[in-house]
Amino acid sequence: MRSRRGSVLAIVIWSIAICAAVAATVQVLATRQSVMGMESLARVQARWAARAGVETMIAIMEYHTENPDATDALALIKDLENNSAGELETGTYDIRHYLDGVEWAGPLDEHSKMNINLVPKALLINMREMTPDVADAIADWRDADEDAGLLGAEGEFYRNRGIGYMPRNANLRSFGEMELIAGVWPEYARGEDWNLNGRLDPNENDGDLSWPEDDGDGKLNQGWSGILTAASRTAPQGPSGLPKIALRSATPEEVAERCAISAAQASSLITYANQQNARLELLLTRPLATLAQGRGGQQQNQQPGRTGRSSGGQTRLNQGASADASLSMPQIGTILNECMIDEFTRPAPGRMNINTVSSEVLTEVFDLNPKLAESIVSRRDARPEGITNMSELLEIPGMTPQILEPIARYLDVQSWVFTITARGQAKSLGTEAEMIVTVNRSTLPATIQEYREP
Ligand SMILES: [Ca+2]
Ligand SMILES: [Ca+2]
Ligand SMILES: [Ca+2]
Ligand SMILES: [Ca+2]
Repeated sequence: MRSRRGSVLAIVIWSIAICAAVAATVQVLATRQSVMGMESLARVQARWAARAGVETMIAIMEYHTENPDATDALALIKDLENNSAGELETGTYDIRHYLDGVEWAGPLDEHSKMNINLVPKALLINMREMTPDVADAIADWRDADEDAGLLGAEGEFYRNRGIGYMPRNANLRSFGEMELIAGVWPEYARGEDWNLNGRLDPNENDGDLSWPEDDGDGKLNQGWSGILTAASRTAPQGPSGLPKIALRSATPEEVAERCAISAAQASSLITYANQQNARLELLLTRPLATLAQGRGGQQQNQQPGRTGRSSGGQTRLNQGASADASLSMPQIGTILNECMIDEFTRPAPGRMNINTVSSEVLTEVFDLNPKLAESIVSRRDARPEGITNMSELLEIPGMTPQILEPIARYLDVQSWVFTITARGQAKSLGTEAEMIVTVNRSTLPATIQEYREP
């Protein structure tokens, strides 16, 4: 009896021990699962917080497309900046970007960079670390033909080296595509911004502790990605919000009304626009009457300095022509804002916005005198409404129509495409999520050009 009772006791004790072990295991598993549940909940909260930031930015952009203010070139930029951080019940978001080595609140204006599909080889070569062979290879990648430049690379080059792709022979679709081009090293293209999110991430600021290599100086060196973009686009409308007037098919009356010029001036302008290779920026240095007569030629360039402005912002470019045909610089600025030569068919690579353009572009790509570049940046930053008319640039000491004319073809006073790098954070566990969204606000509703979640 005693030994039977003893073995029953042993069985009971064993059973209890096994039950306890099972219960403990279940508890550990349950805890682990609940932690995992909390973590994935926090990830979802962080992601939706980032998304809330993106949606806020898009709503602001659409509002400004619908309600344009031609007298304030910075209205949209300021509005985006002021709403770049926000709080939700379960998380917060924060939108920032880097430009010229400085961190800014709000989305990146893609029009602060030169469009890689617009920049000619002669300017591309000005960039640091750029060599003639790489500039030629970029030009060959972009141009439609298969004739390699002097040091360039067309299909044959890529085929002979067993590279599994060929040049696009058309516009680049993203900045990242640059790295497919012969001779373009990621180190030059990305600098320290290895994930190309326009933000300084911890691994990009810890020296050699982790990939990539960086100098750990607390500043983001963006390489070419800080100067070039493939995202900026043209839009059909001017700062007034109205569709730009296509001069080749316009009537003098509508041109005169929109640009506040005389009917005679409008007729001359239309006559000029109907010439082959007409470029509105030439109005900055050449009299309208001369251009309209098809004598736009080179005669002005041979006499630099003789076409300077007289006081009061008025030009007396064309002493010989009738007074009615001479345009003031503000009028020329309005024409550049509200008119174009041909009908708008589809978005093309965008110009840079003089209100946000990176000073690296001004000094490096345009090769402007650093003092003049500095004056442009400080002058525009000092104006609460920014630069709304290209003629305002001529008020800057050292800026002349002769300096402005060749660069004006790459410049504008408005922006359409922005990249929102939104970082969301969950309040519960501090989990972070990032979203990089490139938005074109020229249409309503705005369109997403690119979407990434690194
Ligand atoms: Ca080609
Ligand atoms: Ca980064
Ligand atoms: Ca590093
Ligand atoms: Ca650095």
